Amino acid sequence: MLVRTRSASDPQASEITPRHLFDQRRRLLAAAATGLAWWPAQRALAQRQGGEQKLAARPSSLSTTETPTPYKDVTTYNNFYEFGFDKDDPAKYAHTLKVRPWTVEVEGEVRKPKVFDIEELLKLAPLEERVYRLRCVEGWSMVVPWVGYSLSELIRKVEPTGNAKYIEFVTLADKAQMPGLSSSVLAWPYVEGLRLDEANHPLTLLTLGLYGEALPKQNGAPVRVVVPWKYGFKSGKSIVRIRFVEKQPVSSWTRVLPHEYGFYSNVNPKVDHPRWSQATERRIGDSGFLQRKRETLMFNGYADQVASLYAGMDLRKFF
Ligand SMILES: Nc1nc2c(c(=O)[nH]1)N[C@H]1C(S)=C(S)[C@@H](COP(=O)(O)O)O[C@H]1N2
Ligand SMILES: [Mo]
Repeated sequence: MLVRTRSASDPQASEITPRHLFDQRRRLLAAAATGLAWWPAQRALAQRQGGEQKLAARPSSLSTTETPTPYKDVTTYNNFYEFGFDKDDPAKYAHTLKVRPWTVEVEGEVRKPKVFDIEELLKLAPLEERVYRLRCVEGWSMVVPWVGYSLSELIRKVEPTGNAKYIEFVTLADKAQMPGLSSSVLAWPYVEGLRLDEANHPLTLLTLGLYGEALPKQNGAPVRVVVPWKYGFKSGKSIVRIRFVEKQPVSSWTRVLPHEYGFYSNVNPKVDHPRWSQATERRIGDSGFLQRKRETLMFNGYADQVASLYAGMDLRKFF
């Protein structure tokens, strides 16, 4: 992946911020942490910028209590290579994506293959708000209030056969809508995969929205997956096909750089990427003294829930 690092000579924001501003900011952050200060402001912002379909979602006990990253950052600092490589490219160019009509074809090793219309997916199960950490392999992270339901709800409906060991997720690949496809940096369509038990884990989210509204195009409208204990690239966007298969799928990143991006790609501070460390991360939206790097947590902080999926596996080998 294309990674830009800040030069060692750049001053940290904390070194150049006057003390009183620093303290004031700390009080604001403390207020925000209660969940009262940020929420109405973020909703107002979401309504102004999106004006999209509102999605009513019930809160979930699977949510983190960490303060969500501002809506503006979540929707302008993106990776969606189909629309360019720079972080602000998707917000600029994804408007050409047509999200209606939209169908998702579910096929392969299932007893009940089915083409789901997006409107049907919106009603398949009660929508929940899942506030999750998202940690990109590039070394930054966010906290996003996603809207969706466990992917297992969909999996149940199509009845996987005994041969279904893995699931493959395929993103739309249409040159007319996606200018990035003219670059050969990745194998298109963008493909990602999970083991069936990972896909069935309650944390794995079939995601239809964020901040209480339908997904903005730059975030993978109209439907994507979010797998919070894995690096961000495992969370494929704008999905048109879900295939149940017997053999481990080859994802797009593994296809182009197999020694750098493995199938599992679990967040693991102890296993570095061949070209850079994975021990720390920068939280988007942090400023002042908080801009200092945070320690990356095993399985992105979801170890209690997911470590058992990998019991007995050598996580250096199965990176
Ligand atoms: N189809 C597709 N899905 C994708 C990507 C992409 O380039 N194309 N980028 C991935 C990466 S690297 C990350 S970090 C997340 C970013 O999701 P966000 O922009 O909603 O934060 O999307 C993932 N899903
Ligand atoms: Mo990423």
